[in-house]
Amino acid sequence: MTLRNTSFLDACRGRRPERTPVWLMRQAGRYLPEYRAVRSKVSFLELCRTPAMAAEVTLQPIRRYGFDAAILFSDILVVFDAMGVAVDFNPGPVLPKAVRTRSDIEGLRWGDPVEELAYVMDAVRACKRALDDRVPLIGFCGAPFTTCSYLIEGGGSRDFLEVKQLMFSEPALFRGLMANMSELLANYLIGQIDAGVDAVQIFDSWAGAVGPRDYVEHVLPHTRALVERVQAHVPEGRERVPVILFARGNANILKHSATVPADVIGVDWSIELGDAIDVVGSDRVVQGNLDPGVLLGPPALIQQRVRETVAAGARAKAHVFNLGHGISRTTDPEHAKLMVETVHQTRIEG
Ligand code: 1CP
Repeated sequence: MTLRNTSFLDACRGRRPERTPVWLMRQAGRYLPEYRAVRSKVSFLELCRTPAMAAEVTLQPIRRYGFDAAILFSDILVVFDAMGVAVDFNPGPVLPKAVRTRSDIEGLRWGDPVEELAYVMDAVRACKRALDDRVPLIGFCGAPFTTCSYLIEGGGSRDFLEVKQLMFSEPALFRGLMANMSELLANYLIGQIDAGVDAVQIFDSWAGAVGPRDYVEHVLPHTRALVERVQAHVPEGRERVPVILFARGNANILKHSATVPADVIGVDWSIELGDAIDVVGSDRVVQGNLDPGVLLGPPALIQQRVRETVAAGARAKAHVFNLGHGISRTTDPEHAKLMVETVHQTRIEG
């Protein structure tokens, strides 16, 4: 099988394609009327657990916009199915029982994600069939810290006080939990790779909840272990797949997260892309980083900001255009279309 559009994978591997590739975090989702039509009939979890439906919504934004990569429709928290931890979505995640005490943590089950998340592996195969080699498929998971933070807080959080309570008062217990999570997530990504994904992204959406010093001490070692284990895996008969690391929420942690040898460094919108390239080095591949809020503005502003971002990316080894976080639910689908067209039309000088 040969992909017809390799611009995204070329960029991930450090080869600058003729046209800047573009995909969006949350590109399948509630801003699309065709997604809302599917969701009006099934719950979010049913959608994630039904491979044919997950494949259908994965393809919706590919058909509509011609993105250069598809991302598997799922959620970072379905991995709890391999641990016997319940989670509901309404629409944000809520755990009926948070995991906080020593006995909660010692009682966790660390199942085999390939077996227990067979529906995700089936969804990967269904997506690959439906894509028919048009564009590559991105698999994903949450980073150990972001995943553990939902486990400990029992859902989203503003201040992460439960996480910090555990991290600072029981550091060895926290470290053990993070290490087990890192290993489970590595096996989960390796399963997705063997099922057929062409690249993987690790979402550390809440990395900015801790300061740089604690990020280095308590968070980064487990992210690094995850990235390195996944990079050590070479699928049979294929090249090693690129790993994208997206750590969000605090531009001051970028210099630390970039010490992880991920193939691509995701940049959030809290920093100018040019400044981010100064931090990570122009020998790295970057992904990002338009503020999703810009898509709520008028067309002329969107075009201007997209062109600025593509121009800033020219100094990196290669650049994958994306937003600096997920696309907002209230985005006009026509504005996303204008963004994709403008990325593809903007040529880099020289
Ligand atoms: O009602 C609905 O349809 C549910 C809304 C929704 C959707 C569309 C949720 C609940 N998850 C998703 C899909 C999803 N989540 C994808 C699909 C692929 C794509 O990008 O198109 C991906 C990659 C995620 C990843 C995810 N889930 C992250 C990391 C990315 C990020 O936005 O930072 C996080 C933090 C989650 C948790 C989650 N799941 C759902 C929501 C609303 C949230 C965020 C809640 C919170 O802020 O705590």
